[in-house]
Amino acid sequence: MTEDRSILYFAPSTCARVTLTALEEIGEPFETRLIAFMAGEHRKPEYLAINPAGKVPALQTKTGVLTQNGAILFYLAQTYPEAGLLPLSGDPQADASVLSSLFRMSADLHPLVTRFVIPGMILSDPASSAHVRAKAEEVLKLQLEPIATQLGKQPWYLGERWSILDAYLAWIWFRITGAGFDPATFPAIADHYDRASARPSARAALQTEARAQQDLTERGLAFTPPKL
Ligand SMILES: N[C@@H](CCC(=O)N[C@@H](CS)C(=O)NCC(=O)O)C(=O)O
Repeated sequence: MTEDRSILYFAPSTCARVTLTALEEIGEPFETRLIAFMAGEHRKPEYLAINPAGKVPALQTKTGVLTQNGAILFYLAQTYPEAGLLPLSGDPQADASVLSSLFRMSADLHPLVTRFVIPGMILSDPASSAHVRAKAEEVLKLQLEPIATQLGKQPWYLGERWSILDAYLAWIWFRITGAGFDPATFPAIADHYDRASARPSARAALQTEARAQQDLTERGLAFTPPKL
């Protein structure tokens, strides 16, 4: 690691995009390490020493390794308050409310994304996995409905100002619509996705991912959904 530079362990199209976008938004130099799922790199001892859960993202900072998007984003928001990733104020009630929104993304919505996009990770036989996906779609609609209503009244998830929660929601939308969720179901979220994706930080993150994807393709390791 170049002294003082953080290292992000990531893979293209994954939820590591949210942390990648946060790092781009901060604007400090950082390094990336591509984890090739198809080569099983996330299960190898070298990576398990960084994240024993074998998942991306992981962020190596000057002071240690952090895993879990929510924790990494909370750390980055506190360390670089000028980047405006999260509106943390030091008030326990207000900050817990911001964390609640973060958990809504990582603990409520992300598991539904997995069930909708890769239902075979939950139940592998085709009939059961179709049921998992159908149920996930139903619950996703239920969970996204209030967010769509909110975005009909305000430009960003938390109100008038962009936050990293908007990048999180955009990633969720990218994953589910990329797997067949009809974007016309929630036009306000589709519109939010377009605006969130147009930010320079989001575009820079996508460029990094595109280079990584190219690298994987050249090595014959382009990602296909994991099976249990
Ligand atoms: N709760 C974790 C979820 C991380 C996660 O599930 N990452 C996925 C990519 S989106 C992954 O690395 N999957 C590989 C695997 O589970 O084998 C977080 O928010 O960081």
